[in-house]
Amino acid sequence: MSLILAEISDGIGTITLNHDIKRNALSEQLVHAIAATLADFREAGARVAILRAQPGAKVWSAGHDVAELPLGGLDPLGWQDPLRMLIREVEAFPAPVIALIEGSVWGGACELVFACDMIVATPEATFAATPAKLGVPYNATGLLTFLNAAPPHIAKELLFTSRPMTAARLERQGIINHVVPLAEISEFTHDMAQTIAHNSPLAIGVMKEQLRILAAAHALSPADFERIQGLRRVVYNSRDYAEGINAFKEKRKPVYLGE
Ligand code: KGA
Repeated sequence: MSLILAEISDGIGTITLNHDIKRNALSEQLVHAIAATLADFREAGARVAILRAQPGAKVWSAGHDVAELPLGGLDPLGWQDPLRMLIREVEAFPAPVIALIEGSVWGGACELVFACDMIVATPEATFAATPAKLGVPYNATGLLTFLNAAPPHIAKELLFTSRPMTAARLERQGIINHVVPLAEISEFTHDMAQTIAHNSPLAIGVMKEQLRILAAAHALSPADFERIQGLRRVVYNSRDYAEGINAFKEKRKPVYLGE
């Protein structure tokens, strides 16, 4: 069974996550499949891409594949991590990527959705940012995705509580573009994609890249970057990080001691 389904017509590429048995967790394999399809879309001159789950999905994506989060003192979200690669692919894709969301979105998948250029969701969709629930030291560019998508207090509530927020709340905050009933969401998103596909792809591609560069333009000294990495290293070397990952695998609640 394919982990994703892909089709392109009239310049609109659609990727459908198709691994419900693992709740579309963003495993290395799934991420590579998405990246390869985005490369195909790019080659075919797609003017817009839609990223969605199967109609009827209860879970849009369960986020990072927790089984692939390393223990043993390795950075869980280093440069080569599949989630990090996927976010870069979406940001670098030369045409807009629209996230079409039905179901719940968790952890790294929440960042993935926020990294998309536009978000359309059903009223029942929910979004949870879970590093604090798992004890994961999120990385700097990942936190920037949250800060560029959400007002700081909402980003902090998402990240510090790990509780799911509704699409309605995120729409009120300007984080989601449109909340659309389930019966209409595919057509609505397709209409939006068609409008984009009829506009100038060169102008759009260059604006997307400029917006990405401008949004990421934060001067950071080498010392500050090394301080961030040092702070994160304390977390992924901690007893609590191993506890979070092990508790997930053992299907129990973690007990955190702050050490
Ligand atoms: N990674 C790996 N496997 C996962 C997974 C994940 N993120 N989420 C679900 N699975 C597996 C799960 O172990 C089970 O496998 C199968 O998918 C169905 O899940 O059948 P198996 O081999 O036991 P489950 O839990 O039975 O399905 P459900 O009852 O429908 O519940 C769905 C949800 C999404 C609510 C539940 O699976 C869940 O809570 N998943 C974890 C969500 C989460 O916390 N994700 C954050 C991952 O971390 C992350 O992205 C980062 C980097 N972070 O937060 O910092």
